[in-house]
Amino acid sequence: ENGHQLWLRSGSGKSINVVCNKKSSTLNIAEEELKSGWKGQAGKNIYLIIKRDDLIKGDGFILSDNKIQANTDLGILYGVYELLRRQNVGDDIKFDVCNPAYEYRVLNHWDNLDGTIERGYAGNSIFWRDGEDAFVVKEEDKVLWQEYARANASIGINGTVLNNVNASPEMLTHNVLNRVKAIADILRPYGIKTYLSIKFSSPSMIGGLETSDPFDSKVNEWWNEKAKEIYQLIPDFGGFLVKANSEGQPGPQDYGRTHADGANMLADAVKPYGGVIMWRAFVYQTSEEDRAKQAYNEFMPLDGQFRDNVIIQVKNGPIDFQPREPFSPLFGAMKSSSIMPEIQITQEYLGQGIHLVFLAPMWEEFLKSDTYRKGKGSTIANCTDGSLITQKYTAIAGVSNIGLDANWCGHLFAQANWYAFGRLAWNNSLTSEQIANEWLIQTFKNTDQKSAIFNPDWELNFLKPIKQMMLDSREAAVNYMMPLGLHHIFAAEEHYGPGPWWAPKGIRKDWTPPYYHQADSVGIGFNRTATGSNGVCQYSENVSLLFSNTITCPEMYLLWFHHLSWTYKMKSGRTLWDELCYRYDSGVKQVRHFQTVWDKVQPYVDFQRFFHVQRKLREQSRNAQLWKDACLLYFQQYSHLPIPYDIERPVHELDVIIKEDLERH
Ligand code: BDP
Repeated sequence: ENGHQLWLRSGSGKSINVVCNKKSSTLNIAEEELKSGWKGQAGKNIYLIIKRDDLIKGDGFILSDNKIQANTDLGILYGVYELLRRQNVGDDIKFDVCNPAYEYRVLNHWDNLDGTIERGYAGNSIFWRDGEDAFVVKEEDKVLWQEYARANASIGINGTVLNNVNASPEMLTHNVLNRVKAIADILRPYGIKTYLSIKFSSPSMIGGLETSDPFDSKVNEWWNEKAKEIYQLIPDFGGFLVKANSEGQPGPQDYGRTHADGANMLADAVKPYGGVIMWRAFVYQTSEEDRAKQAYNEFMPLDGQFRDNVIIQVKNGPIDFQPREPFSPLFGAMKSSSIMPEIQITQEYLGQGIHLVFLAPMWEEFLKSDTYRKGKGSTIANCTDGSLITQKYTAIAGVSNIGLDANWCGHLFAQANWYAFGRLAWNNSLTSEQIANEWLIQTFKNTDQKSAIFNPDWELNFLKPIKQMMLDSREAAVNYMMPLGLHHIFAAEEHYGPGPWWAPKGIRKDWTPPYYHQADSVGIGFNRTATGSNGVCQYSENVSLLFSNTITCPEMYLLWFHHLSWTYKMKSGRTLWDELCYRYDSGVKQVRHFQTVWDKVQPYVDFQRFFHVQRKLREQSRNAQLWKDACLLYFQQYSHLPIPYDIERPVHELDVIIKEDLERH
């Protein structure tokens, strides 16, 4: 049992009659899935009906006891997966209109052409490899791509960007595009469109032009021709994802043009074919300006200047996928552009391939955050899914955590994050609890002899405690890494272990932890109020007021917005220093508790998956302890206060941790 089957394990052998009023490769898949996965009454007739209905939006569907109706073939396939999911999970199958929250539900792979993956923790790329056979499409490639497509379709994902945002210009060369076509052909019946990340300077790098200036007519022509070439190969190609003028990537500003100028040029090239440009707002430069403010400063003035097939892709937080950030102030603010959230499924900053961290609670917190841009209730979900602010396109992207590892995601429980992304992209009001419940039942129930049939107490003894562990896991990680609004205090560039001290000479300040935690003899935290960087002013008035005031600022964001004295009184009555100590300590305790919870469920899990998770949890515990010790001993040099005597003492030496860290980097 290597976890390769993900959440798709049903199969009952019960017969069913499927009646469908149309034929297509997508509908064939729908029929096959229904026949092999059906768990309802044997011999039942199920009707798959393509018929327009105004209640149905996009690839949505209407479900009922014996019928799935949709406007599109893909809608039928989604309906089938929903029906099977409900059968597996034990939910009611009654009349229900199910429409997607976002029209574009896209995975972003940060896969490089040589097969490595930036911030990937599950092996090499499933799309690319190095070597002489790099572009040979093998049978095993196709099998894997098909499994990948099926898994995505089962949770409603309908787009995939096949390569890293730090894109190689080679991506647009002939051999590569042929392979993209081969991938697209496999993904198509499952309703998944392919997209590519492009390098903005491709015209000069591979096209032989002297410039890549968007105002140069030859450059325009080059992109138009490139688009034509791609669409000849892949008529339903989705479009381009672009990281420009960000972290050293080229962009329109290299030629004195704006992000809008650059995006619009590309938008015009793909427009005739119905393509879109996903243009990232993840930009910041070495400057005196607070990094958290830069994306807003750059993009807000451009609102209204983008072509209608440009979608601005904005990371959930204003900095960078931290364990916890407040939402990016661009959400709800740019009202004349299509805005899409970008969240990170791969756990770059949340324990990578080692820590068990279920991310749905983080995304739920984000989607439910209230921007107040159109009064109370202007949640990120409402502001981005078209319900509150009209957008030409609605979309959401997740940075993928998938690789060649047998279980796809490195950590078995990281599969739940892939699953959660798809489910939330389809329905952005689902709760983390629902998602964990679905995932656990489909992944662990009825999988072998130890299954629920033999263990009537499965729900009580497995489902309940493991679900609770999942739901608590993100807060635990925040506690042992960066509680109370601390952020970006990782060791060097690896973004895994602690490194609040890390600040080698010559490196840009905004890449070093001391820039973010600002610890000194007085206190700790980044002052983003009016007396500091004034980052708060980028939010709506209500939110700005809320965050500015230490009394109303949620404690989870306290040190994100405020620099406070070590003896500042917290709501708990403790001093800030003591509270910090307790948070770190409770994070460690939580992970220790997860170990016990997992050990107890051994009778309910096959031994391979059991030992896999057990080992990971041990390593997570060791790392959590290291985080606590490193951060408390480091910050104590500034606070000069004792670690409260009722919590466990550190077991590591700070100088040793630092020495080992410096040796590694
Ligand atoms: C950061 C990653 C870096 C990415 C960048 C991005 O560390 O590898 O290239 O985000 O999103 O989080 O462009």
